[in-house]
Amino acid sequence: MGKSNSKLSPEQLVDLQQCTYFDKKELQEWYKGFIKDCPSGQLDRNEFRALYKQFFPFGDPTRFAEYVFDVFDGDGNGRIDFKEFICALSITSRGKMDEKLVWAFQLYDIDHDGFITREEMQRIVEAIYKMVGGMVQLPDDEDTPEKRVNKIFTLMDTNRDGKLSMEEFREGSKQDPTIVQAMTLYDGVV
Ligand SMILES: [Ca+2]
Ligand SMILES: [Ca+2]
Ligand SMILES: [Ca+2]
Repeated sequence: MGKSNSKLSPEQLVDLQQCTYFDKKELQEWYKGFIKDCPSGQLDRNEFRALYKQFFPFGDPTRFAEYVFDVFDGDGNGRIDFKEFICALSITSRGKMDEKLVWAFQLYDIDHDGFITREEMQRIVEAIYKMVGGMVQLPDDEDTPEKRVNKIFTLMDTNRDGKLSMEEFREGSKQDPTIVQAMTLYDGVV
């Protein structure tokens, strides 16, 4: 357990400044908030889900939170520490387009084999639709997860092998930036 310190040490700050786009003051603020919500200094799956629930009270973010958790939890130990949290946040909120793309790709590539299959994309898109519920008005050609996935694959799967490589994902996202935006839903939220 240990007592929770609500301030980052100078060494921690230097370390975090190197791997994020936040300055010292912002890092301390985020840390304060993180420790307040999570006195143990590590978020587990349940706490992470609860956090998402606050932001999407009208939808069901449970499944999406699960997928996002896996991307945040860089070392895969089942908990998100502050460094993992703030690094992910830095990418999704201030990262360069290419960093966001890599991040989004990791989210969609559920089994981490380097390709996004149709089924993987379907699972993520369904989770997103469940989360936003009726809050977002969707155009006719993407008002179901199936339609949205078909649209994305028509656009991105240029060699028609039924899965997306990082290269295809990158090229396609240039034409349809809303795909990456959907990932960074976090933007307005945090
Ligand atoms: Ca971890
Ligand atoms: Ca995959
Ligand atoms: Ca392909």
